[in-house]
Amino acid sequence: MSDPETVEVVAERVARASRVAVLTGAGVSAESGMATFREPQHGLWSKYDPMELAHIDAFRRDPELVSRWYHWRFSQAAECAPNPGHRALADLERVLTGRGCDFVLATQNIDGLHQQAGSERVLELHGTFLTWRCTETAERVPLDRVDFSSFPVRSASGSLMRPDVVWFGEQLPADVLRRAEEAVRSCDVFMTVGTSGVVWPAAGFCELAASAGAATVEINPEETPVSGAAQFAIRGTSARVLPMLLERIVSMDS
Ligand code: BJW
Repeated sequence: MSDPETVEVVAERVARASRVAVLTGAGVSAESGMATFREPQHGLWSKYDPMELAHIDAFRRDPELVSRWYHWRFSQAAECAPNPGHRALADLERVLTGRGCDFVLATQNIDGLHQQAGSERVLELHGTFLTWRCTETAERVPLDRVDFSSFPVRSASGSLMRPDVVWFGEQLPADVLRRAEEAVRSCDVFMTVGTSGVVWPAAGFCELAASAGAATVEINPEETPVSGAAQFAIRGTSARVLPMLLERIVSMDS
């Protein structure tokens, strides 16, 4: 099937669904200017491997380096805005929930761009860098109240602060993961968008949805390890494909 034909078939499935679940990854924010994890990095941080920095052991070993990296990343995010892919997912949520369909968006992204685009039913699997957390008291502090005048970042009482994200070697927030897995297991259509599908437990969602009988869709310019579990593949960028899909769904009666 060509991409336009696949978009048409997927749009029909989504328009008829009672429950839709979407998983997103760094690729969705790529066209907003956010660096992905497994594609080459640029500038100051090109000599570091994001997969090594995003580990609890890296923070334990060198909290200054890791805190500076997150500071750089949210400074980068402050200059980014949601792209047409984020906006199409927010519109899709409005359209589908307006038709009585249950819609859940589980994201591995920590940049808040889905919420900025207007998505409301967002499950942040890997947390957010828009709040930081005290390593002693677990108190959460919004970014604009965190003191970045020196690194590593410390609270007013001198305790080490960290971004409120989930690193390798840490558990995902249990309630968020439970709700995401429930949505994936019970949906009629599952879409995996802009993720390399190598990081668990999210890497297992497509297979989980397929084995529960959902139609599974991958939107990614590249093949990934989860492509085999995807019944439909649309090989394009999310900022191009998602608006096309939305446009077809909107034009169909529920
Ligand atoms: C486009 C595009 C465009 C480009 N449009 N697409 C089972 C088996 C093996 C290992 C494990 C396992 N269970 C757990 C593990 C260990 C580990 C893991 O998964 N390891 C693997 C790497 C092997 N998982 C964990 O430790 C997790 N914890 C856990 O499971 O606890 C229980 C447990 C622990 C240990 C053992 C057993 C159980 C925690 C994982 C936390 C991941 N955290 C990070 C950092 C978060 C903070 C931050 O963002 O800085 O999350 S790592 C990083 O990877 C980040 C991302 O969210 C995540 C996924 O990356 P993503 O989004 O897929 O990005 P990329 O760059 O990889 O891919 C981009 C894609 O976009 C590409 O495919 C492009 O083609 C595409 N693209 N442009 C659409 N315009």
